[in-house]
Order: sequence, then C-alpha cells, then structure tokens
Amino acid sequence: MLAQQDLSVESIKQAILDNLALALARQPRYATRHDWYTAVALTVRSLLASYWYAGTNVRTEDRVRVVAYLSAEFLLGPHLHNNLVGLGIYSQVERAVTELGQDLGDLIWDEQEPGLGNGGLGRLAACYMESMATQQMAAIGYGIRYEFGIFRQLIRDGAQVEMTDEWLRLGNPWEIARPENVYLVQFGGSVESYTDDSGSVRALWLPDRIVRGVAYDTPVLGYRVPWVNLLRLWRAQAHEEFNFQQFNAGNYYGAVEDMVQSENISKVLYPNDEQVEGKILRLEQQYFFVSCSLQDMLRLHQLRRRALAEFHKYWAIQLNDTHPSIGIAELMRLLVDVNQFAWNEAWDITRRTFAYTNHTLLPEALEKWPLPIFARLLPRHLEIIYEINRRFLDQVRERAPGDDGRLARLSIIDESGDKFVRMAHLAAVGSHKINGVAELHSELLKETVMRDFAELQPEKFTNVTNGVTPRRWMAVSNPGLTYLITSKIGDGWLSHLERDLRRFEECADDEEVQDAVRLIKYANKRRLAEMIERTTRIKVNPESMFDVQTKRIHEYKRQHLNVLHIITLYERIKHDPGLEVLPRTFVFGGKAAPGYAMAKLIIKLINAVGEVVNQDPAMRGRLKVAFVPDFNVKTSQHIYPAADLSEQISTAGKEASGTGNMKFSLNGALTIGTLDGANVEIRQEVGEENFFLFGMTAEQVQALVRDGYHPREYVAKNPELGEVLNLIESGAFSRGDRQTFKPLLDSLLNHDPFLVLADYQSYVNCQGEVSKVYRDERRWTRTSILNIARSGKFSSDRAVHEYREKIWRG
Ligand code: 26Q
Repeated sequence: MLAQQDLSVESIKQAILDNLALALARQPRYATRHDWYTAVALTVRSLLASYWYAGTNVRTEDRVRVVAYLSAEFLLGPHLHNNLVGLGIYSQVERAVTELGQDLGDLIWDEQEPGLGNGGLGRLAACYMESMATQQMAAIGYGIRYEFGIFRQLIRDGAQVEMTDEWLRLGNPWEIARPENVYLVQFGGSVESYTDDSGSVRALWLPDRIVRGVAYDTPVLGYRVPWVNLLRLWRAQAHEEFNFQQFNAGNYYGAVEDMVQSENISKVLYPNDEQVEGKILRLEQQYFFVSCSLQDMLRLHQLRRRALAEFHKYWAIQLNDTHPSIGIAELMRLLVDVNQFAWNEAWDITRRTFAYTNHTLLPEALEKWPLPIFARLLPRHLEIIYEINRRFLDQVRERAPGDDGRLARLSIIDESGDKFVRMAHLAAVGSHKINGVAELHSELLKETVMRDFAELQPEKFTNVTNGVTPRRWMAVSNPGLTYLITSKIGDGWLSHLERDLRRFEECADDEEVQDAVRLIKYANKRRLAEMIERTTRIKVNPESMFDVQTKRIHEYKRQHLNVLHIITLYERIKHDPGLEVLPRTFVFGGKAAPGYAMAKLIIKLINAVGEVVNQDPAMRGRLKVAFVPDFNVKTSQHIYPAADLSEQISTAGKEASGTGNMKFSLNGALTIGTLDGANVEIRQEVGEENFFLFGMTAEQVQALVRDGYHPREYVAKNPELGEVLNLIESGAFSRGDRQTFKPLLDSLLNHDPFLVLADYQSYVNCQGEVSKVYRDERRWTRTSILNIARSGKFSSDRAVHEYREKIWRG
C-alpha cells in the first residue's frame, strides 16, 4: 500500500504494479488500457483513504453541524484527473505511468464518467461538494446510484439518437459498497391508528411493499487539503424476507418478479430538464433516496450520542430543488410516528433543519404530483402534508382573514382542477430559508412563483449566486492557462479565486502575456478541432473564431436564435460572394430530453444548416458549423478552454442562473448574452464594455407577453429576417422537404413564448459588433484577460461560503 509520505516515482510505479497484480490479477503484458487505468485509479484511491477516515471521525464525534446536500443528481465527471490535481501528484504519476509504458493522458481519457445528472443542477451539486471539501466543511452528499445515468447521445442523419449509459460495465474503482449500511423503505398500503401506552392516538403505516437501500460511498477530495467528504448514493435492492412471504404462499416466481421490481427504483436517471412529467417511478426514486438518507442521518446522530431533540443543531439539510422535498414529510414521520415526538416540537426541528434552493421559474418545471398517485404510494405522508397544510393555512387565515384567493394560492394542495401536491409549496413551508441561484432569479422568484410566500415571510428569502469550481474548470481543463496565471500571480489563486485572481488584471496590457494567452487559446482550439474531427468528421480551422453554445437544448435557451444568425450570414455571402466576413466556427453541443420534440427538431436544424454550410464552396474559409455529440463533463473540459465567444442568449427571465456562462468567462471567452440569470452579474464584474449585451430585459419580456406578442410584425418590418425564415421554409436545409421544420417555424411565427423573433435584430447587430472587435486582436485578447481576471466571484468556494453564512448557520 502506498503511503502519502512516500510519493517517489518508484514507489508509485510499484503501487500501480501491485494493484494490477493483486487487485486485478493481471500480468502487465496482458493488461488492457482499462486495466492500467483501474490500477492507477486504485492507487490514487488508496491515497485518499486516510483523509477518508478522518472525515468519519468529524461526522461522528465532533460537535460541528454537518451539511447534508440532498440531490437527485450529482454530475461528478471523471475522477482520476481531478484527484491527481487535488493531491498535487500529477507529474509524479505521469512519470511513473510513462515508465510503465503507458500514457497518462490516454488513461485519463479512458475513464467513463458517472453521468448521474442532466445538466446545470447536477453539476452544481458536484461543484459544491468539491468546494465544501476544499474548505474542510463536513458535508455528505446524498443521492441515487443510478445504474444508467444520462443517456449517451449519438447523432445519426443529423438527429439525436439515445443510447443507454452503461457506466458501471467495466467496474467503478472510485466507489466502495457498504452492504452493511442498509435501510428499509416502505411504499403503499394503508394507515391505521392505535393508542399508545401513554394514551395518545398514533398513526401506524402498514405498507404493501418494502425496498432495501444499500449505501455506495465515493470520496470527494478537497484541493490540496487533507480532507475528503462523502458522496453517499443509494442503490435499491429487493428485501427478500418481505417478498418471500409470497414464496411461502407458494408463489416463487411472483416473489422473484417483485424483487426485480424493487431494483428498478435505482435503474435509470430521468432525462428531463426543465419539463417535468408525473411518473410514479420518479416519485418512488425521490422518496427512496430521501428516506434512506434521513434514516442514515438519524443513525449518525445517535452515533454522536446526541438527543434527537437537537437534530437541527447537528444537521443542515439543503434541498437541491424540490426533488428531495418529500424529506420534510419524512422527517416529520420519523420524529412523530417512529420516535413519538409531539407535532409542534417535530415541526420546529424540521423547519430549522431544511432549506430549499429553487432553480427555475418555468411553470412547466415546477413539480406537482397528482393526488391519487401520491395517496397510493405514500398514504401516511399525504396525511402529514394535510396536517402541515392545515396548520399553515390557519396561520395565514389569522394574518389575512377572508382572503380565500390567497389561501388557495398558498395551499400545498392545488385544488383548482384535478388535485395536485405542489412540492415547491411543501419545500417553502417546511424550510427556514429559500434561495434563488442568481440575483435576478431571486428577485423574480419573490415577484412571481413565490410571491404570496414572500409577502407572508420575506425574511425566509435570500440569494446565493451559483459558482463553479476553478479546480476542475480551470486547473484540470486548461493546464496551459493555469500555468501562465500561476507564473504571474503565484499559486494561491486556485484556492482563493475571489481574492487573488483579480491580480491577473495587471497583465491585461502586457503584450507578452497577451501573446501567451493567444497561444494557449490556439492550442486549446487545436485540441478541440481534433475532437470535432474525430467525432463528426468535420474539419474546422483553429484560426477561425470559435463561437460556442453548449448546454441542454431547450426553446428558452434559444439555440434556434443562434441558427437564425448563421443563416443570416449564409444569405449575405450568397447574395454577395465577395463579402468580407470574419471566419467563424459555430460549435454546438447539448442533449434534448427524449420526449421533447421541439428540442430534437432544433438539433436537426443545427445539423441540417451545418450540412449545407459546410459543403458550400462559397462558405469555405468563412463559416463552419459543428455539433459535438454527447456533450458531458468530459467533452466539455475540451470545449470551455477553446471558446472565443460564449453564447448565453436565453430569453431574459427564463435562465435561473446558468453556470456554463461562468466556465466560459473564466477560460477567457467573451460573452454575447441577454440580461438573464448570472449573465447580469458576470457583466457587472467584467465591466459592461467587456460584454456583448443584446435583447430585451426581463421586464420588457413580461410587458410584451402581457400586451400581446405578434411575431409576424417583426418579420414584416425586417426583410432579411423574412428571407432567413423563407429559406428554412423552402426546404433548403431539408432536401426540399417543406414539412420537416414546419413545427419550428409555426412556433416562431405564431406562439413562441420565448420571443426569438423579437430579439433577432438586436442579436444580429450585436454579432456584428463581436466581429468588429475580434478583428482587433490586441483589444480582444485584452478583454479576454479582463474576463478571466474578473471572474473570481463565480467560484463555488464563494457560493458555499455564502450558504454557510446565510443559511446553514440556522
Ligand atoms: C423533474 C421531475 C421529473 C424528472 C426530471 C426532473 C428534473 C430534472 C432535472 C427537473 C429539472 C432538472 C434540472 C434542472 C436544471 O438543471 N436547472 C438549472 O440549474 C442550474 C443550477 O442552478 C442553473 O444554473 C440553470 O439556470 C437551471 O436551468
């Protein structure tokens, strides 16, 4: 076993060989690349072990309040590279691996990432876990160990094809199963009441199904600190004893079938993003992992020998959106039904423990469960929610007598038509703090979806602007730039981004630094160009400007606005073949929810336009379009460092924060964007003269929607826009077929809630300005350096610090 004190190249080599021989039973000459990867991974993991124990001691012995970050998603990305950088042993391991005849870069690339998230929300959870470890805050991330993460995306004939993500097929050296750490989770059945020894009437839940949750632990290492936090993910298993009651009744196959059913709970991540569907299995997943997690917290609390009445003093539970909000009813159940607490005391503990982060204002993304589904699956929780709601509405009635409209709007139960449980209302009532994820978003939250709550309890509302970890998004992804910055300002900035990165600003006018920044960007663009050619066969020129939009595909994010601009340039060149245009490569990436037809059509449009543009000789050396398949953490690490221009063009008021915007800016891309989400704060930080702003404000959007949006008026006034739409309509991008893109045009022209055509001209003008500035190399690079140097605020270290100060202090 390799000890931390002995990290010579020789001993690392020996440890890798030992792991190959002893853990994998493989001789070097027969080892595959993946065997080597696993041997290196196990070697690195063993170096984390002693930090790991130390953390266990804090969580079980000390008096600190531990953060429990509850999230249905953790989009960690590959571990190996990150842990090598975190331990500060990259170069030794690289030498050891080279001497063993392998290439560390190849082994790193071999890792299959755990794609246990959809996008921003899941990746945010991963950045926060890393920052909490770096700040040596005791924290546990709780979630689901999905057997299949987010689907793998292929592009076939320009369209998205989904493949299952078998990330565990070759094993996972980073996790440790804890088969002894199991909890039982009940579902369905009925509730009866009984009188306990002291004469109180109590509820007894008689479930009709019991599932077992097994813990799988993954270490989350802090950067250059002796600290590891735990990510504890639950896997569903059949509870044999229970199911085999059926066996005793002579139904062996029935019992086995039920067991298979149970394991389905942790099978697959729902690939929805910002549009929710009320699927029973999804509610089962949520309750499953939340119940396991709370039982685990109670057990750890007891290990610390603390009274249950003090639970809130030792645990701060953060709800990553409403997905785990059933936890509020579950903690009440565990306190009242299982531990015989009085309601009021249990409620006090619960409210002081939970806090809720909202990530969206889109009505279609607010979770609500049809009452019949909820009643069937969680009958006791529904009773508890009714009681929470009754007491809450009584309070409201006292404050605002006779205002039935307000009561109906605030109620946890939506009774306006078919009945639903509104999870955001449950989360709001059961939490002591509610936060949005960017200044603008937090303000809009109080004005729109949570307005009545904000009037009632304004002190509950706060903002914590999102952040991203500079370790993965800079040190790991962009070693060239990291090295340059360190050579200028020393190496403290990776741990103190907000304090130190600013000092790089002094280099903005230094021509040598400018040249170096340009060279690094060029090398990163070549690396991305290679990846693009390998995956799409499209050759792109790293000398051209890389104009990049990567994020989930959604109408509100307006990838189609970007496409309208591409077609505009295409048309201009067609009309005037001698036209001087700035050579641009448009890079797209992102997944569409498999059931979201319009998003899939947008992918088709991007690829269709690309196909026409890329093969047209008149466009050569001017325009190229590439769609990078399977945008995920691993591929994105090649993308952010290579971008010149970052597209953040959502309809104002719709993107809660965005975090890709921060990763781009930190890596020196300039942003073209609307006043939406964290763009507003990025612009504030980098300076308005260093940000390409266009489009309506959130207020203007609201007003236009209120007064009636008539998209055709914009077309009537704008011949160039008309031509662009006509070209799509004519079938120019669909081999003459006029049907393909009809639904998209129909939406743009008749009922587009995201006002694409209203922002079109402003966007195209702004892009003209972008081209102008890009031609001035020095000015562009200077601005790029200012973007980097002024991005310190967007570190997730700052964000978790704010959570601690504003929310977790209690
Ligand atoms: C809900 C119910 C059923 C199935 C799936 C879902 C589901 C899953 C994922 C709903 C939403 C999501 C993901 C949302 C998300 O990623 N939101 C983004 O969160 C980021 C972090 O705060 C923000 O920066 C983005 O603005 C926001 O869009």
